[in-house]
Amino acid sequence: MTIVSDVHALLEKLGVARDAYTGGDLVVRTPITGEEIARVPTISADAVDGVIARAADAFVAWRRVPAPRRGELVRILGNVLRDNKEALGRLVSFEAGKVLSEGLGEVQEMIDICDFAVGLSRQLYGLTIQSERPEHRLIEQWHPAGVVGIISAFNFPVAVWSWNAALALVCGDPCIWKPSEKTPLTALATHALFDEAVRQFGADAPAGLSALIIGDGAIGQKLVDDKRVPVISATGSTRMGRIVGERVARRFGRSILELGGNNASIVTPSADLDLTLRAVAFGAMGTAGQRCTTLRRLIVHESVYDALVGKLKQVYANISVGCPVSSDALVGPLIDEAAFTAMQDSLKAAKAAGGAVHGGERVDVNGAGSFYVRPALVEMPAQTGPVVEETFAPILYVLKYTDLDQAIALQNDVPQGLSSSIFGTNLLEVEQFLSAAGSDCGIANVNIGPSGAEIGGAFGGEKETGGGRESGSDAWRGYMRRQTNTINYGRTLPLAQGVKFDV
Ligand code: UN1
Repeated sequence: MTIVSDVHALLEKLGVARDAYTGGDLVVRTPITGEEIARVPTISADAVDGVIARAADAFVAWRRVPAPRRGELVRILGNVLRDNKEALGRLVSFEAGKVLSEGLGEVQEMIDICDFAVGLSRQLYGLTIQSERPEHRLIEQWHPAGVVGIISAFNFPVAVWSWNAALALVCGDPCIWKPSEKTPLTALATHALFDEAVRQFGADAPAGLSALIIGDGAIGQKLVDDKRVPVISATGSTRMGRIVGERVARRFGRSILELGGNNASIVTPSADLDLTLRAVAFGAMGTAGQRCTTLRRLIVHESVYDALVGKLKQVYANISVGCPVSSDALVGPLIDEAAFTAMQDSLKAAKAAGGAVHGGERVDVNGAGSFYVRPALVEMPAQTGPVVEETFAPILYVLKYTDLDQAIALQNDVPQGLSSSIFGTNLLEVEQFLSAAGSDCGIANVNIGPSGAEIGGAFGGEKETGGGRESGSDAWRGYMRRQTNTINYGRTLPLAQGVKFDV
């Protein structure tokens, strides 16, 4: 395989200048083989100041461009992404190790959010509210918030940027993007496509409307601490989110946090087990268990436990693990050695807590520099030890339950609150799961797994997942500031609450 030349050809095709990926100080490796594929120049923490200053200037111009015209830029971006879906999708596979259909799916997610944002650009609705005073009117309107900082993770190296940037741009906000240091190439390519969209759009787009800063945590910290960046959207670990959230709060900025998940599915006695089996397989093993929405805990009713878990063991033993670009394997590599070590540590801890581990061993696909594993199915006697933590690897813990109240309590009894699902055809059980006394997560699905959300819904979760919402529904409000206006169109001055103040 000639990964380096393939990657460089893709970067060139996507419009990335050669000196942006050669001769720099950040070594980029593909998880497919572990080999070096690029060296990317990074930005110094001092230089971030100038980037923020340019974005702040861009804001002054961009907020005055009518929102539907701002939407036009995002419409063009969506089209540029359509034209380059294959190349960018392949690059995602090379850099993040996703199987090709998932690499392409990620770019489709970008296209979808662009379409969604274009529609929004003619909406961004406010309210009219009845006033208690005669000849008065109350309204609520939404204005651009300002520069948005976007911090993204390796596992969705480009889609997460687009959820944030597409909305921020139509809302009137410039963006500064700090991608994961593990995936700078897809960020460079995405940004080159953005630059192409700007070229087609014309002069209304100010310089500095979107910036990419590649480097370590120190540059992220500059962004996080800067008052000129009123909104920080961060996707990644709870550890990172806690630092970001606290620092942003200290300066009264707004953070949109999308952090760890420890997502469960409950399989009830009335579940269609064939459908459940397929959903569990994708949810737990897709993306090699490296989605924040990955299914990590399966809570199965005792009456269907043996039937389902017996079949699952077969699926786990036979799932194809292999090269994500040169085979049709469904499970590609882990991102790096640290991910492999974390997985093995969790499996050891699970065994120590009485778990029966099936799978989880390393599979030699492309030599010693890459880390492929057989996904692990772990039958646990109780929800203890590593089960309550998020290990970013394909480990599915299986627990048995007797009654639904107990299953829901188990599902909720972890620090994270991103996604969840129930399998069953009994309406009463399904509705209980969706009720106020049911799942405590930001996402609760029925007869599908917890992952693979469409962009139309608000995406995010509660508790240590951080509480933020990105993507669809009214998540756009996170990128705008709300203003309440009281307008007196009469010639008297009645005060609210009947207060008298006659001078
Ligand atoms: C993530 O893993 O950070 O719902 C995002 C999903 C995808 C997004 C995952 N649409 O699984």
